[in-house]
Amino acid sequence: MEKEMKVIEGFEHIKYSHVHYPPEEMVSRSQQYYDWMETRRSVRDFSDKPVPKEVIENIIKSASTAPSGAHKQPWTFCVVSNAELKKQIREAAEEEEYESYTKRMSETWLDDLKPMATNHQKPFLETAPYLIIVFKRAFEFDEDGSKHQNYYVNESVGLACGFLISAIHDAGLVTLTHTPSPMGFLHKILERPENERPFLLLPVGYEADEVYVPNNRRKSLEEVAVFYE
Ligand code: IYR
Repeated sequence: MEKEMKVIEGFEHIKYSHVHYPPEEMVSRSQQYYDWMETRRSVRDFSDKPVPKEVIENIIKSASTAPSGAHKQPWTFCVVSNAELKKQIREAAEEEEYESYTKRMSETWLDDLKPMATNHQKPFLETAPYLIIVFKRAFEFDEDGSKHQNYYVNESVGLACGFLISAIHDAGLVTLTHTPSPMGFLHKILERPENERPFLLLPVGYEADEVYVPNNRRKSLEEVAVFYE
């Protein structure tokens, strides 16, 4: 069947309607979704058990459904499963992280990180079957080679990363938002073009056989929300 369409200022618009649920069902679905999301944890110890590539393709397609400034979708997801590249990334990340942990991070920062039990060593960069390195695209090249800025790039790519993390969780896999700093080495190792900047690195896979995560509590609704009624 043909989609219902109308043209607004020369651009096609298609008719849209979303599924609706009775109020009680909405309450129960939203509760179930929250219960499910509440089980997500950042994990630092990975198994090397393989993951079907199709799962990675699907979670990236889900991430790419995120809203973005002027629908420019200013992101590139680089998927690394090649052992040699993972090794190069681990070595470069650990070098930067060593500098950060020993020189660049303040005492307060290091104190704040103590509950996470992190350090400069990042074995997950080699163990996890996949590393997804998300690049933000600051601008695009038009057909004539001139630069065209993207809009709200950090917000857009942050949203896509949120969608990606939810999709990873939903597939029954785990991840970690790793932000080695500075991240320039990822641009170099992955030979990315000049309009791309590294944004976030996410190892993706199964958790190791026995994993412990920090006993963090999440803020309550009252702590994070203000209702104006
Ligand atoms: N990027 C470092 C340090 C680090 C910083 C924050 I803020 C964290 O929440 C966790 C780690 C690292 O990945 O170890």
